[in-house]
Amino acid sequence: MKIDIITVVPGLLESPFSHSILKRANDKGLLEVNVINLREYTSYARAQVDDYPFGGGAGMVMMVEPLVNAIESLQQKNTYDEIIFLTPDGETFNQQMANSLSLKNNLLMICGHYKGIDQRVREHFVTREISIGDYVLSGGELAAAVLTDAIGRLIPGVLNDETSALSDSFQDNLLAPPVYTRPEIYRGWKVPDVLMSGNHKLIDEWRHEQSLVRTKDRRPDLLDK
Ligand code: 6GU
Repeated sequence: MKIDIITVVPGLLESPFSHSILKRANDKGLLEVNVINLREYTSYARAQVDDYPFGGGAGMVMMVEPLVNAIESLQQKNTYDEIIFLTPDGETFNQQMANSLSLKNNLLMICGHYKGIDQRVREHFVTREISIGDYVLSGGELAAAVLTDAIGRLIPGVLNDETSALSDSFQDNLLAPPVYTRPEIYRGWKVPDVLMSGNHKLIDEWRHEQSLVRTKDRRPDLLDK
């Protein structure tokens, strides 16, 4: 999979994909992330990419021309399955969306800044608008990093047995159960006996029960789904 990300702050996306599982995905040739600096696509003086909103009001709006230049130039080389605009008024991202996006080949993400982007870009180029939750970030970059991480780890071949996505919270609308590792007793705090029993049927039952308890306690809304 290839994920291209258009931004006015490329520095914000320098490191998130160079560590841990996404780095491994890249090393294995399964995920390529390219960060594109929007300022390289503007023909306005001083690399301007934003301007005052028509009709007045606070804040700046990202201009249509640099964005269209960047998108169309990238489209010369790639066919995108989705062009995603990261925006707080988009559809709220969830695990199901991550699952389906992880099966695509090429994604283009556009990070909004200031008061957003000229509506004409949204109407004529963007195919999906996605938010990562009900709070406001200063730009779409961290949201793009969140999507890339959630999607990238699901690409077939990225995770191995130990890191399998099957037992993740949310994968079956249940939160994950508690986990423990060595030592068995620390300051008198003991690991639940069942986990030391070697009985895998009992362990699976215990984990499922704990998942249900946690979900009922913390996210009862998930059980209604
Ligand atoms: Cl995608 N962008 C911004 N600026 N704020 C957000 C968001 C996105 N998702 C939640 N808050």
